[in-house]
Amino acid sequence: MASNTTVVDIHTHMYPPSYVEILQSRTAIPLVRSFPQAPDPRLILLQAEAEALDDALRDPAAKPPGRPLTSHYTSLDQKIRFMDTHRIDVSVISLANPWLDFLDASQSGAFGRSVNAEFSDMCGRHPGRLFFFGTLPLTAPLETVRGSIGQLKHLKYCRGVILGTSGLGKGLDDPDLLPIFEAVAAARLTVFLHPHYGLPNDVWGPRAAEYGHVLPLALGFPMETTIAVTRMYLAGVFDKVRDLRMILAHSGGTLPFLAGRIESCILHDGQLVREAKVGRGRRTVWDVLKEQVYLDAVIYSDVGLKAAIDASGADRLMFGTDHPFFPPLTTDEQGEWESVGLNAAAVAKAVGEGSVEAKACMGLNAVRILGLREKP
Ligand code: 5CU
Repeated sequence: MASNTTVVDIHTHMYPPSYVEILQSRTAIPLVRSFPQAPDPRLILLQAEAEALDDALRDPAAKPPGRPLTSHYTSLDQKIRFMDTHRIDVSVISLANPWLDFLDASQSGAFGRSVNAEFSDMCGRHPGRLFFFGTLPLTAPLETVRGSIGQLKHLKYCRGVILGTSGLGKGLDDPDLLPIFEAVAAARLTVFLHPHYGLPNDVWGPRAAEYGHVLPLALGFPMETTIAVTRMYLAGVFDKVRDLRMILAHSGGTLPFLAGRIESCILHDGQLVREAKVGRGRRTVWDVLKEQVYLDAVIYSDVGLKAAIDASGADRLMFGTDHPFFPPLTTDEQGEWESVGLNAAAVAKAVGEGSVEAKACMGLNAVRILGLREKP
């Protein structure tokens, strides 16, 4: 990556040891489990991995499910080493999926507080190099969630909250989420919207197990994000909470590519027209993409990236790596990761290596949008 440019990675995750302990205590997905057929414990996160988990529990010769839980997921030293290897100046770290979504209300509030404090401490050990997106205990009562937003607002390295698409269990168009969006926006915290749930397993067909993780990750994740944001748009969430700012993972899923079709379907929908939901002064999906949405650049190709830039603007795009996911499989994990190089090369190809736009996408946008130069 270019060495004369400030590089900021806004899409980079960790599972601190306290979170891994919870995963190790579980028997249902998400969980961490060791298998005789694998050297590292396995991190099993996705419902799409359920069949592989069952197979491995039944048959010790079966392929181990999930992914190896290496120190890249859990170690702060490893995160810094990864940043140094890839010449990343600043990282905005976040808890990886599925966050606190699976914890019951009696656990999520207290654990949320402690994991947010843990992220804050990690940033404090590398001032100026690390910031973080906090995590909300969405299974807890509203007052606990509000308390958590209050905590995050005062943590000096916190720049937002990472959020999945399930919200309180009914998705992000749920009216009961509005007070939370309002509180997040009032605290000037940016939402980093990230997928986890994908699409129902039967969409992938009876041969899904032959295709590894490709279908749920390459297609399920982006469609999930696209559906979540479209539902928010249709429910008027962006109009109701005008100060809400959202970074969409994976360059918005397929939203930049499909925004025109979504718009056309809205304009031609008899029900919406009859109910006067389509009329003068309506802010279109395009408007929301340019006014309230930011996109990461985790799309691995200039083709997708150009759609993201056309939709939201090169001034709203921010580089990311998705570390520790997508490690190299055939080369040393301590070396350069192809997945990181692909995202950096996509930026250079889309806007021109060394251009003003490239510098903006690689880091300066994140510095401006997330206030990373402000004295911590
Ligand atoms: O490989 C995966 O499953 C994932 C995941 O779960 N979350 C993520 O951010 N990237 C890849």
